[in-house]
Amino acid sequence: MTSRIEKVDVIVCSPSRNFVTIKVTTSDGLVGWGDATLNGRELAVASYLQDHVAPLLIGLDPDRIEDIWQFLYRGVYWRRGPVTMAAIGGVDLALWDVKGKSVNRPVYQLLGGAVREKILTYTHTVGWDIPALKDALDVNLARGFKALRVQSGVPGLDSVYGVTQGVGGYEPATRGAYPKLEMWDSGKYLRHVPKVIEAAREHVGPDIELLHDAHHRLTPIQAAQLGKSLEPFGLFWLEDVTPGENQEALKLIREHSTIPLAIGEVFNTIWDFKDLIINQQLDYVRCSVMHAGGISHARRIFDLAALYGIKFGPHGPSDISPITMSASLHVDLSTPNLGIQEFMGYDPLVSEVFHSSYTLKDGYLHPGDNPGLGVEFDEKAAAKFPYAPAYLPYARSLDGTVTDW
Ligand code: CS2
Ligand code: MG
Repeated sequence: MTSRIEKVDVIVCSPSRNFVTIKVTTSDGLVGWGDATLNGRELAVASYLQDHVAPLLIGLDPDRIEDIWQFLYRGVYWRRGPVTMAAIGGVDLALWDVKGKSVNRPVYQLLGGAVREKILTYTHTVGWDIPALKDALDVNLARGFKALRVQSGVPGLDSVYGVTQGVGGYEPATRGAYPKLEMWDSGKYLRHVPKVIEAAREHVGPDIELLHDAHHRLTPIQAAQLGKSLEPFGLFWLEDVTPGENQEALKLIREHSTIPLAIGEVFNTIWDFKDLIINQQLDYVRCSVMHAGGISHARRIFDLAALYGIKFGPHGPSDISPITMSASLHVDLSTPNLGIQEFMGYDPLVSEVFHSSYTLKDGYLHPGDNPGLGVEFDEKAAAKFPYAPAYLPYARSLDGTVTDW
């Protein structure tokens, strides 16, 4: 007898930071877990799922993942956007988890099997100043990473997004009901960052990959200047130099620099990437597998990119849960045009709630061979960590104007 979706639960918990988790229970007793976390807008996605999606799923055949995707995307008048696509992506992950469990195979096997043995991974390396950055580079090299994202403080600015002033990592969102204000100055940043990347390259030598993220803060010509100034240091990629909406900007940057460009962690459909891909204005597609509608949709974006020799590097910050991290790894392992996987890592509390089978060894990740996605969610543990409002900071320039994210 065909299995049916019997129950859909949406759980918001906060083991150090907020996560939105979907639980799909089927009539044959299988449980699939999906992640639908959207940093700072968690409750909007939870409501979209709870109020508008969960009731539609009851009674459907969980095996028909593609049909359910089409129903939730094409069958709905209001398409796209981060809230909708995170919700659809979360359902998609839960259904792939169910399917893997129903045939007792890891999801990467259902996607065609492994095309590589292991997944090249980069992690975040931050230092408020260059000596602190060098120490942080040493720590991550000792952990075995072969690729490192490098971010630092900027002289004259009191705080910089994603850079802690003490030791240790950072969490992109700060708890509290109101976003924290940071002051930003692109001129100071542009004058300083080449020195940072040069120092990092000198420190790690030629064989470690270095990456840098500009977090959408620059104008097109500033981004072109940055690309040009960083060219000598052989970056793996320069990420999100300009705001995502103005895709034309990347043409101008390309005219001035051969630096590899990564963009797209705020994009969520193939339509957002289409022109960039076919006009070859980017080198790495950067969406998260969940925010881009789940495995079913993200892999179509990656396949379109492959036609043009463009690779993908899935978003992997702490604000997507280990379920999305694992889903990315199943796609990474089975899709030829992988560039690199981001792995920011998690606060230790996260593993009290999410029990994951993926492994990290010598700078490479592997999803493991558990059936499904390989992440089990502990509802009892989650109940100890209720939702707490938390937001990314926002920035103003030194004269008080709100700046781009
Ligand atoms: C960053 C993220 O990982 C990245 O590349 O840009 O930290 C990003 O700022 C957060 O995911 C925002 O939610
Ligand atoms: Mg980024």
